[in-house]
Amino acid sequence: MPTAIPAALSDEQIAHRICPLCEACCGLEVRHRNGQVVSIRGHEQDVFSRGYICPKGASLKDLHEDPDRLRTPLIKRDGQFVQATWDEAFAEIERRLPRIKAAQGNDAIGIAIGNPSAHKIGLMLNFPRLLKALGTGNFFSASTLDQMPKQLQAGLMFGNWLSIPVPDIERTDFMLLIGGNPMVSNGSMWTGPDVRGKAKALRERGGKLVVIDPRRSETAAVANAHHFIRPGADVYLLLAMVHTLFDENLVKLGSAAPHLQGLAEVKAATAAYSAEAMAPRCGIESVTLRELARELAQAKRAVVYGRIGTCTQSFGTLNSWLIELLNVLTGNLDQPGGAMFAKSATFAANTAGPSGVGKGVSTGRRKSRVSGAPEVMGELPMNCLAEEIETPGVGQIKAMITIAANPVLSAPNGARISRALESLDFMLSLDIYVNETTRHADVILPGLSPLEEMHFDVPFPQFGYRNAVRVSQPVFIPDADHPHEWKTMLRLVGLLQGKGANVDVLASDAELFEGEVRKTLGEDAEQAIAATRHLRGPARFVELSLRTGPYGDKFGRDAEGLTLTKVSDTPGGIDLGALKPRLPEVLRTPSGKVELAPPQLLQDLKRVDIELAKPQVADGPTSMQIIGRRQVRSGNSWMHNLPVLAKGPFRCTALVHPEDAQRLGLTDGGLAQFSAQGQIIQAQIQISDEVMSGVVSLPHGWGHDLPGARQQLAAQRPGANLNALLSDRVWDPLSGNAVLSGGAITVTALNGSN
Ligand SMILES: Nc1nc2c(c(=O)[nH]1)N[C@H]1C(S)=C(S)[C@@H](COP(=O)(O)OP(=O)(O)OC[C@H]3O[C@@H](n4cnc5c(=O)[nH]c(N)nc54)[C@H](O)[C@@H]3O)O[C@H]1N2
Ligand SMILES: Nc1nc2c(c(=O)[nH]1)N[C@H]1C(S)=C(S)[C@@H](COP(=O)(O)OP(=O)(O)OC[C@H]3O[C@@H](n4cnc5c(=O)[nH]c(N)nc54)[C@H](O)[C@@H]3O)O[C@H]1N2
Ligand code: SF4
Ligand SMILES: [Mo]
Repeated sequence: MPTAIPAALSDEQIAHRICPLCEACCGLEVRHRNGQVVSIRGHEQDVFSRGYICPKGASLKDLHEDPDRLRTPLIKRDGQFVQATWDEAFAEIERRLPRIKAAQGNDAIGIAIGNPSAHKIGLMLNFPRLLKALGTGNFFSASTLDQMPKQLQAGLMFGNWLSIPVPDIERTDFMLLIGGNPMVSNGSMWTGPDVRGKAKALRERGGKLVVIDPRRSETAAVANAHHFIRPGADVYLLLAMVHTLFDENLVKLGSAAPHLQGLAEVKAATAAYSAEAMAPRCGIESVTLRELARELAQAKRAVVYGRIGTCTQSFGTLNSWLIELLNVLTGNLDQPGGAMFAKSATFAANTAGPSGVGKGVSTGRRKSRVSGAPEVMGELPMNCLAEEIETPGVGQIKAMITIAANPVLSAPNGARISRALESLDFMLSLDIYVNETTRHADVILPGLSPLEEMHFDVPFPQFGYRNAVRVSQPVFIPDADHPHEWKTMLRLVGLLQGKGANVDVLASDAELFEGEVRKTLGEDAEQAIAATRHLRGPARFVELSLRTGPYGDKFGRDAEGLTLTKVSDTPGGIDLGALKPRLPEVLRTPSGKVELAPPQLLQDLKRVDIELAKPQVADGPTSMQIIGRRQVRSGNSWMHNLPVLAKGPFRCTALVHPEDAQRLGLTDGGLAQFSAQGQIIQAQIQISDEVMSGVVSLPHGWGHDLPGARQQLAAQRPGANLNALLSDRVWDPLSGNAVLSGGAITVTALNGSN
């Protein structure tokens, strides 16, 4: 036993940083020595996450050390990637990319941006500049595989895409959670670490949690009640609940009443959807549907929260709207314990400009060339990416830029996306791995390890369960020749602006920043420019946004207010308190009201009627519906190469109900074949009554057996790609969001391969 602290331990240092791996944004304590991570744990003094951490947070050590993580740019020569210097990589881009734009027009370069970018301030803040420099209408993102319906609903009802109210879980008495599994996902469009602890506290104070999910998820397992629902059938459940509130005179609007518009239209539009009529469609009995509506209405403080399971359906936007209506009609919108709007210290459009009124949102200013899908937030559906590359004509995509995106695994029909990417004249990826998507690139520009970057969350404080502000500085200094991603982005912007491959990035940063500030701040601009001149890149944006934001020091006019230095000097962050009511100030609708009955949504009920007019299809003898299943040790498609997460039992298994297993001759641990859309995958069966009968649950983001990818550990147990079975021809027509839940598949036992 050592009696004294070994010398090696004495130079151990502690750094604090926010985890960039999911929306919970936990504060971490990183112990390190000589440039090596010693340990990572939750930061107890973090005002927001209070010490919580999940296994992924600790995997930042493995990510930092992963030998497969790219450290240099790669250029493809004769079909093989070779290491290159940054100058060589940019010279190659300059040689090949601008000429495509010059010859074939702006739309000839498409761009796709993925999930990790939302956690990377350097990518987030520079992306609009890159988009502008490209001038392309062919813009795709993971948003149309995820939350676009929620953003559209918020935009239509509250006037801004990100004005999304979140459950005030610490003060609620009743929470109805639909199509989310925060015990595993740690929450989404709702930034609240340790939902498990918060749900436990809810139950301990006598409150109730009810979960609606085709699987008895980890969240359902700790809830007071769980109801199975047929995948894709939430719209019927939600319509029935709204109908019941009107039918049984349970509507009470509370203090939001003066700020609402369209109640009569909602009542009329939902009058046909009684619980009795809807029950057979969603597989939940009408008495239960009515009881759920009553419970919600009668609870003193209640909230309905719907997440990805309700968005990735063809009625995604209707679902998101109906969920919000339930909050409104029970008097829980903008009330403590209900669905409340966070007030972010930075970067929120709903704290900027005149308050209480605004331009609102619109969609469809452009349509996609091949399918005619309307743009939403400037984006086209990810499901349209392949066809826009494949289909000849003016505006055809001939080159792609992907940024932190892996659509070959994360989007439906990845095989088609792969073929399309391979046919391009040029492809550039900003990514940290050679994976299923980036293997098609001609040039890859790597980002850094998260531990080498400063971190400040741009979107997530807008969905915080309480208000707080935190920043973290880099734990390690990157190699001198490896640029931060904001610099890579700016170099690319410069190149596309025709300034050449060797643009002075710092000068460009200052020029762009100052131009943008002059445009937005008008007469206050010069003071803001002068006061932030000592800063560069994302830090300068943060300083500006903080100081001019709702808690800011207004450049000295409010001495108590926030500055970047004040926040940096407080490693656990600054708590800004529990959420407070924000109506009507939060609104940015032209009417200055909450729009309860946007015409597009009322109109979309016609699609529900068309579905209802069809006879209900009985499941065929081998036909099942497939849904996804997030797991604690995964992060979409890209964390299967990290040893601490990959260890343990193989997790890419297909859950089937015992009755289905018996009917289809499936055995526990045996292999089965799943087919749909002309594609076939195989996966191991796990028999469990946690999934409802007629439904198969398989995790997404697997399928790491494609040639050319370089993730050695992930390739050892590649798993099956669920999205291979999903059609890229169906989406929610309002939001463009892909349908990822409930696709019909055929299941066949592979006998003898047990
Ligand atoms: N069936 C089904 N499919 C789904 C879902 C589902 O629930 N079911 N979920 C959907 C959802 S919610 C999402 S958000 C999408 C995600 O879809 P994507 O965003 O396309 O996929 P990810 O798997 O998150 O891949 C992220 C990519 O970013 C790279 N990366 C990681 N860190 C960095 C970095 O710091 N810099 C750079 N430049 N690159 C980095 C990774 O190597 C990887 O290539 O998947 C969707 N797909
Ligand atoms: N560990 C881990 N954490 C993650 C991620 C990850 O991949 N791994 N991904 C991150 C990302 S990008 C996101 S967007 C969030 C998502 O966070 P969540 O929205 O919480 O996502 P899931 O955990 O997929 O939960 C979705 C639930 O919906 C259910 N479901 C499927 N179809 C239907 C349906 O038709 N109706 C209903 N009512 N339910 C349905 C599924 O069974 C599942 O339990 O998670 C984030 N956090
Ligand atoms: S829940 Fe896990 S992955 Fe998400 S931020 Fe916290 S530690 Fe990171
Ligand atoms: Mo997501």
